Amino acid sequence: MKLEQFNQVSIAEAKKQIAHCVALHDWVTALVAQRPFASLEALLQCGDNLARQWDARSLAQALSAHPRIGEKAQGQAKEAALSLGEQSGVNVDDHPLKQALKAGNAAYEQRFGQVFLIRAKGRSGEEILSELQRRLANDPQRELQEALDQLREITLLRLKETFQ
Ligand code: 2AL
Repeated sequence: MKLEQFNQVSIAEAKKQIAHCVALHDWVTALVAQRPFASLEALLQCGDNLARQWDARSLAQALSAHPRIGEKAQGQAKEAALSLGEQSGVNVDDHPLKQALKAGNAAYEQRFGQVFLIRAKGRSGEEILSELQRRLANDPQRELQEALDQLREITLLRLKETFQ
């Protein structure tokens, strides 16, 4: 979609155009309410500012739309396709890597009580595994911050790609 179109369509249509970026209605609604945007940079900046207000509840809610690293996405077709593309670094025929990610995901969920989230796009499977192992040693407060930062990165990447 073009930014000029996004600026002009109805509220409902504008929300539909960016709903796949993150499963947080408040963020989608607030961003649409800030239209019109003079440039893509202004839109991304606004999306980033709004995402910096997220907290533990936002993360829990948004995670419902993110499959585990190495697992196929359920749910909305568009989000499932996006996740698959983002996780191309782990869609490789590497059994030991997949086993290690599976074990790491389980250890992470045991420790932090939710799915491990990372901006997978641009990262190899090995990088993701090493980040997973590093973050397992975080204290819960630090880890919440890192996971929120990753959610913001994924969301902003999706937003940028929507208008390119
Ligand atoms: C994902 C996903 O679906 N896309 C991405 O970058 N990371 N999932 C995850 N558990 O980190």
